[in-house]
Amino acid sequence: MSGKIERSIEELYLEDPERADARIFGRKAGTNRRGFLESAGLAAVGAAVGGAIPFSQNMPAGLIPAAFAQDKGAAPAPAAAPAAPKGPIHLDFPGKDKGLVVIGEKPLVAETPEHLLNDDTTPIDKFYIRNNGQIPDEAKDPDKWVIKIDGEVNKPFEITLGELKSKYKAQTLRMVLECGGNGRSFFTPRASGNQWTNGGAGCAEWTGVRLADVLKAAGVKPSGIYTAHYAADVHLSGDPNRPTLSRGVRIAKAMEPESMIVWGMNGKPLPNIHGGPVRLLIPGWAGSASQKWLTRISIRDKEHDGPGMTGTSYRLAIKPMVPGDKADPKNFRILESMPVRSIITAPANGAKLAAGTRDVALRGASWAGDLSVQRVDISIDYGQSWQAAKLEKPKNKFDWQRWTATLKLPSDGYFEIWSRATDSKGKMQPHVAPNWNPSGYGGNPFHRIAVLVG
Ligand SMILES: Nc1nc2c(c(=O)[nH]1)N[C@H]1C(S)=C(S)[C@@H](COP(=O)(O)O)O[C@H]1N2
Ligand SMILES: [Mo]
Repeated sequence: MSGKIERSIEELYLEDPERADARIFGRKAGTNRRGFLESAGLAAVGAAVGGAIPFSQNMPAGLIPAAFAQDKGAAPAPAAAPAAPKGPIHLDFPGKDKGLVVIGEKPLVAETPEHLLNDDTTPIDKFYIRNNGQIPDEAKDPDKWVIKIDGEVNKPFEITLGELKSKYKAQTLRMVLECGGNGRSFFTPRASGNQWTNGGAGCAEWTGVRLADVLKAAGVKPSGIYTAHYAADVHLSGDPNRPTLSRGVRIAKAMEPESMIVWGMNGKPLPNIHGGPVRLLIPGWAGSASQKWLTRISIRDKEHDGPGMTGTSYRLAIKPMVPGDKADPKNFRILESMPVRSIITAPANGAKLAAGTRDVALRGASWAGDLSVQRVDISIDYGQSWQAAKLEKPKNKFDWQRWTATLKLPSDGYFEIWSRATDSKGKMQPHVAPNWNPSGYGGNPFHRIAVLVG
């Protein structure tokens, strides 16, 4: 490496990882290949992360050290709008943990840092928030809330929440709810939308009735192939005639025994901010299908086309596209099941451990949309070698799977711990967000945390 580094490595990595990388690793003359992490580069990164890097020889070029990516989402701000790196904005909302991070203010969107997802059941105060429109006022008389079932059914009807509770058999299941955009911040170039890291997900105990039982009571006609969900939240513009979000699912998904109309969360009445008094819970699929403040389900004879169903919203590229290119709408399909993901929930990213610490107890969670998780592996040497974690069974289908592992560290220093889950069909989390698409769905790279020993 020649010359001295003109800005802090940290700043350079956040703004322009490629240039930082070239400065640190050098470039082999006449090629595009990285050189070696030379002593000056190593010293600079070591100084910036706060310790020696025992596995530095395996550090991949282009990698923003997890210590720098911390608290900010991995994606650097686009070159056109160089924002000074600022810390996270913490949520200040009644009944919510102040550790949640606001990633959108209008509408209100807040994610849960991975280390706050360490509970087997995500407490309500730590559960992420995603709104597309205005938050409605709390219902005064929840049991009088009316839901209408209509469209391609033999007997359309209206039912109050009170009747729903008394006429149908209730069930409680622990299931993951995950925003379709979870992981969006990991895309390069930056994808548009709320810059979720991994915290647009939580796993709660949901109480309600099977959506299938209610639809069967209405008698879905053979022509009824898709649902359309409607709600009481007003569009951000304030126009009462403009729906905020109205998504739907294939009828087969609606009929699964775990697809529910719910009024209870962790044994409490469903809070207003989570769609109370009553919402849908369509587990495994993009969270947007789980309509909050549910007022109507209409059965359709074609794919639904409400806000959130068209263009590139909640859609993935069928044929891989050039990252950053303009999208061809014909090349997109609806995002249904969410991809496999794992998170390390303890220790927290950036943890400082006492000098001499050699055993680290890790805890995490993993889930895979409609599928289950087959295995979780951990690496402390930038992916050179992997160790299997102990994976627990889900309580019921769509529950997340907790995992634990004990790591042996060879020395003091700066380490990155990586976790990688594999789903029941053998698909693994990739190294970087795959299959770039303009609205950033399906971003499920390894989770990485930084720990400093000594
Ligand atoms: N009525 C309504 N339902 C909605 C939304 C919304 O904006 N309005 N957002 C959806 C999205 S995108 C997600 S990820 C989940 C978030 O649920 P939560 O806020 O309870 O975590 O609700 C879904 N249901
Ligand atoms: Mo979402």
